[in-house]
Amino acid sequence: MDKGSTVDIMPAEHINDLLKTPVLDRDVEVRGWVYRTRSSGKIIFDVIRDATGIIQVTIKKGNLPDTEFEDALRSQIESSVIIKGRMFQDTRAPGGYEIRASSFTLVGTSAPFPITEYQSEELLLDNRHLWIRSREQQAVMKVKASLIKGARDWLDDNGFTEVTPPIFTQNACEGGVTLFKLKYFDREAYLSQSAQMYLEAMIFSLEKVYAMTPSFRAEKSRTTRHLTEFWHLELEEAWVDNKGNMEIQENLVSAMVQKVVRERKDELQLLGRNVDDLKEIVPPFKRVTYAEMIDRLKNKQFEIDFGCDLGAPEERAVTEEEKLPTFVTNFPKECKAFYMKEDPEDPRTVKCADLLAPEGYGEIIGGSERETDMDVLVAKLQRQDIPIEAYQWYLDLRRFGSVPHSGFGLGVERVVRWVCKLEHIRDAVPFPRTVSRAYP
Ligand code: NSS
Repeated sequence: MDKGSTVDIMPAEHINDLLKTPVLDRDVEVRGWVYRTRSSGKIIFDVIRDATGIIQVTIKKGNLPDTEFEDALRSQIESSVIIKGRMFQDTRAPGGYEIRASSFTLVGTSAPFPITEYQSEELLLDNRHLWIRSREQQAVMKVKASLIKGARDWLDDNGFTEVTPPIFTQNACEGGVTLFKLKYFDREAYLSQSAQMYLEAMIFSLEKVYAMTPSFRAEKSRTTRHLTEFWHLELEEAWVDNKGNMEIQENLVSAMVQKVVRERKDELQLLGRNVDDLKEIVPPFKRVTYAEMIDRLKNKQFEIDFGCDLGAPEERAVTEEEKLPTFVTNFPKECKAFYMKEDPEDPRTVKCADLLAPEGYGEIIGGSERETDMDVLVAKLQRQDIPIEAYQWYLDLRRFGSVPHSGFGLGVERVVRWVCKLEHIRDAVPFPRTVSRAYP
């Protein structure tokens, strides 16, 4: 901040409020950052940005003290400023109004901003701490906040208790390959891949639980849908089978999307997402078995047989034309984790469902009914060479009053990517962590 400048900490008006309900009969005050600036000597046209929007400000020599006009002349893009003045209608200005300044306070000068209009993806990632000021990033963060709020509201209204599972763990929930190992004093521990096993323990106390935590996966593959650190919304419920589990998922996802439709129309429009398409995201979602999906893929000339997992290209092919999310149920047990319950009606498969977002976006949720048969569980752990000792506590859940139960994990950034129509998942998180990046 400039030495000697004082900041008026009285609440200023927010730009979007002024544009929605213009105040024309008195001076207004906005504060924010210089988004664009150009001058013709005696008159300066600034566009000012705050957390809510942008507005044009005209600063004319003679309408304010000369020192303030000089400050306005030297203030570069991203300088922080406070402006007072009258609002006038101006059809050429963004939002249809401009402020004619009678006061300009330069709060913090800005060095030349490293981000200009056309920038490489690498430069934007190196300057992520500055790029998050962009209007697109701002919109994505707001949509994400509304999605999370929509989820919490629905979960709270439907009797789920939010719980706080640990992040340090000594179990691999989703296989050893993607574990981040770390030294935990004189032992080894991992960063959590999923809170699932802990949520399973908590249902024996609370029956219906959920958690929002970061999950970590040492994903070496560079794809447009994998992060090494992502936000995971996980839910577990006692006395629920795979069918009931899917009903919870479709109601939850719909509640999240409809919250965004209600609260974030402007942001969706800025991101180029058609709001009407999102209004359609209401239950029931489609349900297709894995075996049916394999047939569909064969018809689309994919070389795939029963037993192969579905990857991004397969998921894209089967969801490209869809408007609604699709559950794919009954995967072969070799493709899926040890804790999924075998389907007695088709023992080659497990009672699970992946939820695939439409328009080619693919998997956003993985869920299943959990195996309750102790012997089956132990045999599966052994078959997958998982050391049983670290899982004794988990097996206790089957020893002490086991009940049928199901749950799932929703990748928050996967949902954001779909809802915001983003090319790459890294834009669904302010500071993305990927195989090639943990800075800034
Ligand atoms: O591996 S999952 O499919 N399933 C689980 O972790 C279960 N243990 C969850 C549970 O039942 N409680 O991951 C769940 C979801 C998946 O559908 C994706 O949407 C997301 O988590 N996911 C990811 N998002 C971003 N980046 C990466 N690497 C990633 N891995 C999973």
